[in-house]
Amino acid sequence: MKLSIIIPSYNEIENIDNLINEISSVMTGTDYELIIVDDNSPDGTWKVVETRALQDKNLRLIRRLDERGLRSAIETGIKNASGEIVAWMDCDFQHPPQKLLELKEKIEAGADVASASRFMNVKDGSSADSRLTAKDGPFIVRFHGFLSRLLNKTISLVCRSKLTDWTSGMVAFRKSVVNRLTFKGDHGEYLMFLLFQSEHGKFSIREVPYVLNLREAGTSKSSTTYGDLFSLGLQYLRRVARLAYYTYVKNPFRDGKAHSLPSSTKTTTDNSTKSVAYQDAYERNNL
Ligand SMILES: Nc1nc2c(ncn2[C@@H]2O[C@H](COP(=O)(O)OP(=O)(O)O)[C@@H](O)[C@H]2O)c(=O)[nH]1
Ligand SMILES: [Mg+2]
Repeated sequence: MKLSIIIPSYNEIENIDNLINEISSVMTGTDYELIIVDDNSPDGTWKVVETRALQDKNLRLIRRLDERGLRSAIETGIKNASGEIVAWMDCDFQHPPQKLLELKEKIEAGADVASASRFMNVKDGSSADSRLTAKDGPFIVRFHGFLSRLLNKTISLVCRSKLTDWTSGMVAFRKSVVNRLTFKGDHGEYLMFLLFQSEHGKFSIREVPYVLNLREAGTSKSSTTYGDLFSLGLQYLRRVARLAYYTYVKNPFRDGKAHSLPSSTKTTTDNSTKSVAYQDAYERNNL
């Protein structure tokens, strides 16, 4: 199946060249396209992509002149994707490009959604992310890691879900499935909502563990100060309250009510497939 990789970028001049190199080498021999959606970065990230796209038939630039934002950039990428699978990740090497192949394999094996998780348990009983938090990154990064872990545990409890990571930002969807979901919110919160809809719409979801790396170069657009973390946290909590409302009061997505599935998808998303998917995610511990 063809894979469309979508990378939203804003002021990533120090990362973009290396990222394109790395993805091209990981994807050698695979049917794929790489779509960079850049919001006219003042540092000229888009120029680098434009030049390289002249030589690379798998690389496409979408340069947006009048729109900004991570979530809408991803939506733009999806609308323009030609693959049956769409995946997205950050530009800054926090997400390991090699994981793209694993996400693709999970979907080819029958999953509708393959999500990279920092918090899934791995063989030695720790979770992938605790390896990062144990490292001596700046305190604010470790604190951010701690808050993310707490937030994700809370979401799983509130939603009575076995998923472990709702905000990772690296995920792949069957395109026919993601086209049926609603995008709401920005940064990590849109993904919580997509995964929630997928789970309640009875799409099969598999998680793949990964270790979140420190940003290789450039600066974060979401959280560089404690003030950023605080406002991001409030934003996320509002989204969690909304998910709690859907779970306990009124759920527009239960049993796929809000989605009319094509029959080919229905056969792969019944309950038995779903429980096998979870078993795979939680018991095989395949880091
Ligand atoms: N196109 C586009 N990409 C963005 C925007 N904001 C962030 N990004 C990209 O989204 C990804 C995640 O952003 P990042 O700053 O690393 O957020 P963090 O990981 O939460 O610190 C990176 O690839 C950014 O370049 C935006 O407004 N437009
Ligand atoms: Mg990042």
